[in-house]
Amino acid sequence: MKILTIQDISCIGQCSLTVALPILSMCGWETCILPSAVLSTHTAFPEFVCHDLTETMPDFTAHWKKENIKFDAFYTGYLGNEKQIAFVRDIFQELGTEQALTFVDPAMADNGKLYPAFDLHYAEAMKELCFQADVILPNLTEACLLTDTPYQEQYDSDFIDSILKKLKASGAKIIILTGIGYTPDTTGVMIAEEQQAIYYSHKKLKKGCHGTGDIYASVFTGAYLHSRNIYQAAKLAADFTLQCIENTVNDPSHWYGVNFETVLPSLANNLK
Ligand code: PXL
Repeated sequence: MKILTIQDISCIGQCSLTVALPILSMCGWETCILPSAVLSTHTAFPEFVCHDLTETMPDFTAHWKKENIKFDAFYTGYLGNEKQIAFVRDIFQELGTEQALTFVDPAMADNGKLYPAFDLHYAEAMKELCFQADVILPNLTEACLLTDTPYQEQYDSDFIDSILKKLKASGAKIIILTGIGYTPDTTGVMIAEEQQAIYYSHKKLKKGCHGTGDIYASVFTGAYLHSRNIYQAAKLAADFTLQCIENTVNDPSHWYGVNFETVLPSLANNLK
């Protein structure tokens, strides 16, 4: 199984490719990468330097086409701009094996706000990519943007059901909606497919950590490709993400990411 993951390299920050690559490798998959940009740090730092790779990406894929390289799965995260989103849609068409699966983490917003580099045009373009993917993994802010729904900090299960309905009506297939909690001490994921939706919840730690969406999506992708069972993969990813946060909360200086590295061996064990 050869996976191509397309997202940025944040040199410091424990997110995107520096998380996806070790996790997918730990899951046992040959992991190929197409960096969308190289940043000094992720964009939650007060300043960052970003070298965009929009013009480089087609040169790399042209070479792969010459070599007749095909991928069994694609997993996309943080992308640089609308042009890259359109290019990723071409990559799905042209570089996949016949049965290739596509996993899209819209990675553009959190806590009711778009990340600094993005605007509503980007969110609009992301809809096209999400509604053609086999699996999408939005958080609630991203799901609101994908459905033109005003973000609500407080919500109930009717609100979440209405979002899932809108996503499905737009063409979403498997939806893993992350960070959904109905009580102050719990959080969880809604796992929705065709007519049914299942909710998996677990305890919520006081501190939210940056980069957990990338950890979640990487583990889900790696695990789903093993079991082909969405619920199992969603639960494994949730439990692993929680373990990573537990491994980080006692280190207040570590605000920019989660210490997932020392938890990786337990991921390999749980996959067995
Ligand atoms: O974790 C998502 C992410 C990925 N890459 C970059 C980011 C962020 C979130 O802020 O800034 C560059």
